[in-house]
Amino acid sequence: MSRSGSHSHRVRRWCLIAAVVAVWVQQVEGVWPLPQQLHQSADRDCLSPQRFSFTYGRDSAAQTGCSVLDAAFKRYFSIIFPDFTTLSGLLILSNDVVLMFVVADMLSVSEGQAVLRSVSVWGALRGVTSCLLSLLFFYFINKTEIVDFPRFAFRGLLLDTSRHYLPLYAILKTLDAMAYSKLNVFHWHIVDDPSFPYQSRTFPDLSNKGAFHPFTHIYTQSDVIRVIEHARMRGIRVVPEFDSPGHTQSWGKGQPGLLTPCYKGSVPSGSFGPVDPTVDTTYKFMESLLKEVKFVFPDSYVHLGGDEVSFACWQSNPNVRKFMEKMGFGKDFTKLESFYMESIMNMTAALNKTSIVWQDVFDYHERIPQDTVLEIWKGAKYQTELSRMTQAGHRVLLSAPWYINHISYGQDWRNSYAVQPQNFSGTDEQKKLVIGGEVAMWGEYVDATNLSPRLWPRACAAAERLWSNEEKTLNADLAFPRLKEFRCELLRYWKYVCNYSL
Ligand code: CP6
Repeated sequence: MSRSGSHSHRVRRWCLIAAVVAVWVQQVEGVWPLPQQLHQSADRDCLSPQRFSFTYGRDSAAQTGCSVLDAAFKRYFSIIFPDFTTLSGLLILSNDVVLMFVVADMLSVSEGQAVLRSVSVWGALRGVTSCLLSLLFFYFINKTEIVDFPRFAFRGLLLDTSRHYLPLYAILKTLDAMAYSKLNVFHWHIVDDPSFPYQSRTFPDLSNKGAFHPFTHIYTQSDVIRVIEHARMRGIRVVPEFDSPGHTQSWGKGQPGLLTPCYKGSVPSGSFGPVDPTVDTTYKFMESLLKEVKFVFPDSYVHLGGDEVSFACWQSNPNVRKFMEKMGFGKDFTKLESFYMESIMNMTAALNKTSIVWQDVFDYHERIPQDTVLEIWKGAKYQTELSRMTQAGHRVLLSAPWYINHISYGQDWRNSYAVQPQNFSGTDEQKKLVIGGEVAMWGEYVDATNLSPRLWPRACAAAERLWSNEEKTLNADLAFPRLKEFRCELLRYWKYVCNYSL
């Protein structure tokens, strides 16, 4: 009694000091992305670790044992009370402050109690994030009512692990920050021309020969499982990209015969071009690889690339020219590219996966399976592209205005923030086909040393654009103080969770 009494006394005294600090500092609330509806009063409750617990509502569909929510409680508890988890290791101490989870759309905090209602576990998970990451400030939480839901279902972030290898911790840390800003798709551009770090079970030579280093610069099967599980626990799906037929130089090292030999006059030049679309072995290989991908990556989407295919090598190769003639493609190499993409999109469909492809595939090709998602990456006239793609009835992802690997001096997050994904000429039906967008962090000039500062908080601008109500987030000047505060929150939490002891 005397021990816990003196402790709560200490905490209460500390709270009093913190209250003064909080009133002074807390001029703006750092809720990012902005909830659809937010009502805050000046009244506040003080949290202390002893009086803090999570429980599931009696009628909740989710109960103790829901691994995603249980783990989120534990994670956030140790973030909010970092000293306590190491001291006591206890999560539930008493019931003064209760987070009740009723899986049935409203988060409200009142009289020492918070109630969170959500139709899904994933919604509840986002609610916990808003409540404990953004609303909670120095142990204080204002009385708040929030109604929230995302504007777009697909809120992605692309990391490129081929130009520079990213160690596992850098990926996990990125997933954490994604969860904080409510991004929900990790687009893993795992392989490309420079290196093939994915360690394939079926084709181990791909990374043995194609990675920057066969042991240290690879993602093993267990690494991949770890990434997927870390993401799942934070409500993030992992969509792998195996980009072909272009961007495949590294594939050729471990899979002889896959790439097209380029010719100089009538003799092979010794260099190689895109995947050879004229031979059966290519399709057999791709089918085996995609089967493995289906097995390893549980998400229903697979990104098949299809961008920036250079035709010069195909053109130089006499076998390819002969094939073109036989197929009646004339001199139109876009037809050859389409032929290849169509066959791997069909393979993917046969594996019960939905394909995502870069816009090039649409630009060159009329016959694309209707459920294929098209991703826009070219900056010029992306509004026209949005109109055309949705006119054709395709679902679309917008990435072109969010190439945040490009940097400049000053507040360039404002460019990302100003993007209006549905501002193109089209019907309401067409606008609904924009399922979201992606922040892209291409890896030419990015490795683990500069990834985080280049991503955050800049990616948050796109995250808010994809989550929040457009009318309520038109003014970047009004958003800036919240963004500044959110940056501090990211720093605060990274201090405790960035060490994944690898
Ligand atoms: N790699 C791959 C890239 C790019 C693309 N695909 C790219 C192109 C232009 C810019 C940035 C990235 N590096 N495989 C295009 C989708 Cl500005």
